Amino acid sequence: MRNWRALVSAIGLSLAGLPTHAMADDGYALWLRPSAQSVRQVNITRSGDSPTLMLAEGELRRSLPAGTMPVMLATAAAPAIAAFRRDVEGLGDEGYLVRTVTLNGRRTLLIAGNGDRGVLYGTFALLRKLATGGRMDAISLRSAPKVKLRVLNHWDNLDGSIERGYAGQSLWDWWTLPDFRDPRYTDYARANASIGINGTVLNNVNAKADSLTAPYIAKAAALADVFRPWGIKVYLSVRFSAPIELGGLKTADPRNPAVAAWWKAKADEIYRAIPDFGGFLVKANSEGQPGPRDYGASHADGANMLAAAVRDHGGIVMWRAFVYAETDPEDRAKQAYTEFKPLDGTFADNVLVQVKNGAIDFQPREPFHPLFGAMPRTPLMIEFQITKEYLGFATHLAYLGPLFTETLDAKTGWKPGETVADVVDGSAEHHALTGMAGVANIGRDRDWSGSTFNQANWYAFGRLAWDPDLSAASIARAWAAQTFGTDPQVIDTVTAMMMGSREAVVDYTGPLGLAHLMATSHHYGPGPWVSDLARPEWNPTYYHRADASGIGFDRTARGSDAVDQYAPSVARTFAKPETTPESMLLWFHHLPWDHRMASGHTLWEELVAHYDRGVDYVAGMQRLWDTLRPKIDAERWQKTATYLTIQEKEARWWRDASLAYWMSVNHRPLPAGVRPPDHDLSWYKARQFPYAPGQAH
Ligand code: GCW
Repeated sequence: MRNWRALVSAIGLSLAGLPTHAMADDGYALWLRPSAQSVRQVNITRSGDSPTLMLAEGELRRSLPAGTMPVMLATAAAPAIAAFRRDVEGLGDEGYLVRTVTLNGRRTLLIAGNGDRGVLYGTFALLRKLATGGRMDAISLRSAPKVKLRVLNHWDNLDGSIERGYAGQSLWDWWTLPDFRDPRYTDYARANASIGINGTVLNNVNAKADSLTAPYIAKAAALADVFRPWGIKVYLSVRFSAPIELGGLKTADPRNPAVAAWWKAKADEIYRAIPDFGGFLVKANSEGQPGPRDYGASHADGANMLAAAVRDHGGIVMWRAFVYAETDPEDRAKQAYTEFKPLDGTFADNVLVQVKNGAIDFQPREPFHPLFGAMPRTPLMIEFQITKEYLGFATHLAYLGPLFTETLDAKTGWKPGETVADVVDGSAEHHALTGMAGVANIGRDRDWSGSTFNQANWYAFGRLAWDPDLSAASIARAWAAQTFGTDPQVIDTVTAMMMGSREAVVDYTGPLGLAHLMATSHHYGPGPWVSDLARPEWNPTYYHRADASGIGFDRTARGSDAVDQYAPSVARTFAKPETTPESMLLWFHHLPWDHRMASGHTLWEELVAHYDRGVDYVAGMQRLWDTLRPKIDAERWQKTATYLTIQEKEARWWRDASLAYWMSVNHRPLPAGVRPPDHDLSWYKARQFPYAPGQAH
């Protein structure tokens, strides 16, 4: 024992003696830095003792400089702030007010909300303001979330793997839950609360019935206990056939009273363990998952039956519109609309239909989903993918803020000026129930998201779910300042790198509206040549339709007529190549390789130029990152620099493989001066990656 103590104290002493610049930064702290280990001398008063208010106080004590003016944390009912009650009105139960006021004759910083969650969000807003260069005496913040349910979707499996996860194993250690509550669960909740996320779906939408058994409900309940004071509710993905698998019933037909009764009893059981359980997320009749269509019942029948089970407890159902049927020959981009549009107005009032941002599947660029604006009597939740299944996994630097805002800012055309954001935040139709879901990019990697820059996508999702009208650039700047400090050169450079990075991925993987060109199953790297998979819409050739004469999917009236699913004004724009934005040209049109582009180049020349532009952008990011070497801690700098090298190599691979393939189809030479692919097509086709991460199983 004496030796052991001696060893510990020796290590402690030597660590304490290290100069601070030698300390590595592994990114664990995310954007929440720096925070002192010891509490500071700040005069803080609270209007109550709720765990949430105490957490808010703890955040301030660790972060505010000593000697800061007194701080008052108060909910609106507190007598001490009666004079300011009017200012808090209209902020709902999560909004906040942060302002310097005079209380009992003293200048005081008031952090107030109608509920204690508002106070916690106000605390984080204050810390964000200070970390991005704001001054304490000039603080005046007032904000309420525009979207009610701001939810992460974890595609985490019960065996610890994550479908489409690139940041290690699942955070949830189902095996040691519910007994062991890893402190990391608290850190996860804190990070989410700091950006306004208030819900988390724990398990994969490709769900196992087991997550609804008593032992797993107890495990989910333990997580819910950890998350609760941070304002985060727990939800579960459910397998629609669970009444058969767990209940021994012969059917899961939603119209069968025994099925409805099974779900009601199951919901009651969950609510006994988790009184504030959020509700269910469902993937039904999609990619092999069971659902109501198996019995000839509709998606609304299925959703409403589950909604009835959670209704008395205040729960909701998020029912996904990501459906395409194995047997349906219709353009895949049309199938969700065809299936769901006729159901508008038939869903129970505690159901949201959860719609991916685009009609195919989280491609680097997709036009907005035609369901937005087309189902005015149904609350539509938008689903983004934060994890980068199609944008380079964890290694590529691709800031998704511009992807998210491009969709949110798109005009639906159904009402004057109406945007997708207006539909999502409920302002278009005055829906009270609103939501935004993000497929999480979080795993057990030390830096949570697989890279420092991937953290920005988690951050951007949270900030936009709170306020879909924020700009991607302002979010990038705030994230850069919180993550790397307020040096203007760092913020400017990092923001510049980020803002064009997603477009670069579009350029080197599939420019001008091309999509779904990736390799099979693991989706790592290029596979535009793939044409032999069982279902037509699994093949890249189905999407690009390239042949000797042209390229692109004709979705006009002459083709699949998917354009007709948009509002007339939008449909008119997409119906003609001349009026379709070039960034989406080949999504809607099949055009000859010699088609003249706005630049005067042919389509082929333009396509090649985009591939090169994408690769060049990555080289540009490398140069910019080099300039920051003296200003960023060595560990985060080096990992990012190495990942940029990987990205550069893979961007060239995508470009070269794609060009080799297009040339094999169109038999055209490369424009003069363009570098030929490093290898011939057969070399690219022969690449195999059986152990690529994130695969479904
Ligand atoms: O993007 C595709 C993924 C699947 C995923 C599916 C979905 C969870 O390749 O892995 O399954 O979408 O969104 O349901």
